[in-house]
Amino acid sequence: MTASTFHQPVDAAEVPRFAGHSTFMRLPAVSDATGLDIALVGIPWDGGTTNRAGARHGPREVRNQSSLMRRVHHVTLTEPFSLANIADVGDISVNPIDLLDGLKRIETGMRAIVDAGAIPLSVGGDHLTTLPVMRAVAAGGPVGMIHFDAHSDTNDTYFGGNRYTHGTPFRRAIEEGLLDPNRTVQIGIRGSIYATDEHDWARAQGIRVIYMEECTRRGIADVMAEARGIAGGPAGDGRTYVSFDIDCIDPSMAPGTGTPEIGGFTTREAQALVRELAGVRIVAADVVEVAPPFDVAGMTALAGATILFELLCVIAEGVAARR
Ligand SMILES: [Mn+2]
Repeated sequence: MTASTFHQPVDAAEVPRFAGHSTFMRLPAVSDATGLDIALVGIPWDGGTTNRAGARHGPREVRNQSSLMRRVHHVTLTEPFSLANIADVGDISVNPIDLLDGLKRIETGMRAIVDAGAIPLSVGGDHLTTLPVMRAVAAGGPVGMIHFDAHSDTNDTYFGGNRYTHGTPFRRAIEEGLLDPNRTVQIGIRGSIYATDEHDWARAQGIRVIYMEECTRRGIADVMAEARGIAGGPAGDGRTYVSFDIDCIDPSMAPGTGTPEIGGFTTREAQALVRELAGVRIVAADVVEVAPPFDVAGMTALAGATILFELLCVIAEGVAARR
């Protein structure tokens, strides 16, 4: 497959944005990831949500808002659809009433994408969906992670010993050997915590936890330079998972999410964060926790769709550089 045969989005100058099939970036919907460099995939599942449910509706609404994206990044001039073959492979077939079966289905669906040789760029769903994605992606060895979030998501159990919630995915991922804590950095962490030692376990494993206040003090470029160094590891090119929880953005700009925390990034800062991922060896990425039932005028889904486009540009540049 060559650049001239890569899938292309519907041109909004030809067909208006509100018309036609609703797919990620207005790309063709395909049945599987064969021949793709990057697979856009929905994971409409929020079975791990502890408070405000609704992220199961995220993929459909992010698809809708992604119709506002165009072909070229206005700063980097990246043309993702010329650099890589990208399409919408649809949604993972999930089970909304059985948590463990839901996790299994997500892992199976993601494994098919990974086995086809495509980089999965997924849209959740709550943050527990990242765990089964990592189970598929980390089959070849543990990944590092650059994680944007208000929360560390490394708690142990909820509600009488339940180990699988959207507050626990990264503790499970480390226990299962999927995630290398020494190559993991969490950015934008804030909000009240359950106990004074809530983040001690993560730090003891080796995770670098960067609170929002430190981001504000140091600035985005400095923080992201550190993040790239951590995720890259000793060789500098470590396989890295990028996880973007929409609640890292302030709820004044992204209210449609399960666990909002004030004092967060602006959407403009969030774009700058993702642009600073250039050069990172990204093997999978996600945008999670967009919950349309709590959204206002689609603004959170639009933020999610725009971050998805920013991620797509960075990942496509990486695909082209390694081709
Ligand atoms: Mn999270």
